[in-house]
Amino acid sequence: METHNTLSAAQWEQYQQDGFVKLGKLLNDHDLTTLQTRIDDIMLGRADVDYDRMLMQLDSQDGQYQNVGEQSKGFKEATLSYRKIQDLEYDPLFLSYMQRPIFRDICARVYGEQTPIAAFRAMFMNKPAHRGTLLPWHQDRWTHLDRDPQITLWTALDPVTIPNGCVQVIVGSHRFGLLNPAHPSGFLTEEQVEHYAPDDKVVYLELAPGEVVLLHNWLLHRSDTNTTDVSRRAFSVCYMDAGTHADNGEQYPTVF
Ligand SMILES: O=C(O)CCC(=O)C(=O)O
Repeated sequence: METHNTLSAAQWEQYQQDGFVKLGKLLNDHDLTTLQTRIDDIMLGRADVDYDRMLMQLDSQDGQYQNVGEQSKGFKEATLSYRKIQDLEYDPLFLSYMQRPIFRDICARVYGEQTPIAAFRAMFMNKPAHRGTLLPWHQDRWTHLDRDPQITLWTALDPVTIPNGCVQVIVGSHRFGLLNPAHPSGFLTEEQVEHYAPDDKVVYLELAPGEVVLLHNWLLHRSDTNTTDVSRRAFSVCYMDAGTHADNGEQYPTVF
């Protein structure tokens, strides 16, 4: 059962200062199991969902970002080795979770009480056991949108640890502004990585299953491969102003 529907003043302040804040365990064991089972069923091709609407990408074989599977709509094969599945707002279980009052409260603080909210992406991000793909340092920012989505709510569906590929961040880096605005997805250059993300500044976001972290989209982050027997499943939702336009004509469903 969700224990609270709003951020405390201290949590909000910490988010503004650091660019992220852990919100604690928002999924109880029953709801966690429901989402875990659902995503596995989707991967194995046995869920009652419209697969043609879902972007599904297989993981790389070798952990290299340039070798991830094609990012395209539709089912690829029955395997738990998907890296990414988007468009989960079309699944009623994931949508219902995304619509929880605490997420509405956060969106209202960020975008304003009256602003309708859409999901830029409602995404499963997976690091399958003994696999996973290294995702380099970046800010979540996309040049094909006419304004920048500001927040992501990232929910652990497994124990998320350093060895299974937790998200790594540079505390306070959202305040650096946009570092590489020309890159279509906010990736840093090698020189920028050396300067802005030295190893001694890295903070690891280890989380218990069902725990949630609120992330500012400009917070520098990356994630590594998974060297363990335990998968690292996560559900990541980027909420944005529903008035946002994409220059490729993509439409984004309203969440609130
Ligand atoms: O879940 C992760 O490993 C991070 C995902 C991420 O940074 C992204 O998709 O932009």
